Amino acid sequence: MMQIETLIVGAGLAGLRALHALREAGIDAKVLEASDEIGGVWNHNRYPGARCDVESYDYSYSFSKELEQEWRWTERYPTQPEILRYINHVADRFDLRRDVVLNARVTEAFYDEAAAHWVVRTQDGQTWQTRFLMLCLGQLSAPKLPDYPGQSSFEGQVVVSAEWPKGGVDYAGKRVAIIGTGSSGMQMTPIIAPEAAHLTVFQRTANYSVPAANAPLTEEEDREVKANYAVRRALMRNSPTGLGFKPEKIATLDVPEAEREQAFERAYQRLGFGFALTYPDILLNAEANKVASAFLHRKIGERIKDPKTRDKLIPRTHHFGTRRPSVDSGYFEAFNRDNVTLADVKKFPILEFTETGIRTAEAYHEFDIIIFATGFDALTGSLLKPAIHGRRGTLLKDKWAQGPLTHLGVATADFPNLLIVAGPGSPSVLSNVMVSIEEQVDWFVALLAGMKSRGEVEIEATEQAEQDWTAHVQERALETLYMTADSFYNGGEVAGKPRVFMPYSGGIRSYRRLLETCAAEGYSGFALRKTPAAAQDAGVQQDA
Ligand code: N01
Repeated sequence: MMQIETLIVGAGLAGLRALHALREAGIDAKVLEASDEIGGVWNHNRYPGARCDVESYDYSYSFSKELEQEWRWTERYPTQPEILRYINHVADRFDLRRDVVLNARVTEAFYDEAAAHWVVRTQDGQTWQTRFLMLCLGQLSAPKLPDYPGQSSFEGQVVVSAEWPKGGVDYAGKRVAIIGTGSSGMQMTPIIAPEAAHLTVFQRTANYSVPAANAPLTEEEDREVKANYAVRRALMRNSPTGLGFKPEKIATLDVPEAEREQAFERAYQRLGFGFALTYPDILLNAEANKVASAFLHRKIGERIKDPKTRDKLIPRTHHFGTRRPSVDSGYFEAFNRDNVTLADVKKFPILEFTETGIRTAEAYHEFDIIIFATGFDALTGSLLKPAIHGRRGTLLKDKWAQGPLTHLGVATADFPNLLIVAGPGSPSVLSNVMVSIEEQVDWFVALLAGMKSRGEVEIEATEQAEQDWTAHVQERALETLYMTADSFYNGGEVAGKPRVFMPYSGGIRSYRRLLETCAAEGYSGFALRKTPAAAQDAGVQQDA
């Protein structure tokens, strides 16, 4: 059995950041990574057009001024290969690989209550013993696939966007289907369309999208950002979503119409995802949202020539932003091509897959390649894949059967020393996740360093604290429009998944303050122990 002070699971952006920070604090750590390569989702999502919709400079680590200065991003929004190169550069630059174990998929973990440590097993038979188990498993990393009649009978090539083959997919001259119109489907559509013989996009819910305004980064821009990086980082940390900008402090409907249109236009042309922050109440007030949505309906409509296709592509079934909008480069225009068809599967559902294609209630389509861009079992999917057993053998999956329960999104009662990064109960998918990761990791490192110096061996969220926090997460969500739509934020789009709002919608800045207050209060809502609770319980029984 191998032993280590802290075991991190997942060598993506979060796991590698945690490894580096723990090492700097003198805490031994190793990372177990299921894949044969580091990079997490940026290793797996190699589909054509995969790109981050947060700006390069902001979707990067802030812990090293040297790293900030030496890395040269080439485009405003970084592509998947560039992000993966960056991650590999960081791993080499800080000598991280020697503590990363590849091809090590964690399947089970058991908490040994008497000894206050975790025993962790991997698929290939390794056993690890660790005091702290830190889960850096990603929020959107467990792919979710449909299960249509005859799905496995299709004899052509089947590809999943989030498990894209490293060697690529040869779709040139082929009849291609894309199922799903979230960010992944929307990003790959305009890249695949010009090369495929024919592309059919299967849409269940029309999705909002704002154009990416992507461009190469000039030397001048690079110099300017690097000269003022500290200011930029401070703005990000203090903005609601970690994107570096704040809404104007005025309600949408209090702004004269002409002025509002100009503000929307400016945001639309430049801010991408940040369009939602043009005014502070767009995600809070249905009437304000209606105005922003109407602007986008118009803009999307202008990009599509055929009236029938236009009508299907304009999202009218949910408030803008209540489901994750996309930032695209030519998605809607792709439907102006003769070789691209939109199949509306809300109106004409998919009935079955056959050996050669897909039958819907409207038509039969033959394909060479079917691509599933059907999203993820968000936030909890990756955390519940391994069988994690806490105190008294409690299984995390059972404990969270009605939805995730956490204190501050970082820990859950009955699972001492289990630390969760960017998971449910934290800003996570509602933020620039880089900022979220760095804030949480640094908080964890200070916690573990403090515990070490005080001789504490166990930290556990209290049940009261996690009940209060989970209720607070729901209350904050109910102040917004988020619960008016089924989405991967609330699990409503997955049959059988409890419909509860999972990320914390109170913003990255207030979340950071809550973490800081918790630490300043001696980790309020947590029990910190010098002797494991189980040993204390045994002692009490003996005394009695
Ligand atoms: O997944 P999604 P995604 N039949 O869940 C449809 C991040 N990301 O991989 O809306 C037919 O958004 C589903 O339909 P519906 C980013 O946070 C970031 O695209 O449920 N269709 C929907 O259209 C993003 O938001 C980047 O009705 C089915 C689609 O599949 C998140 O990952 C790039 C179906 C799933 O959309 C997820 O994006 C890519 C079925 N049975 C991803 N089941 C960046 O730029 C599902 N769908 C950083």
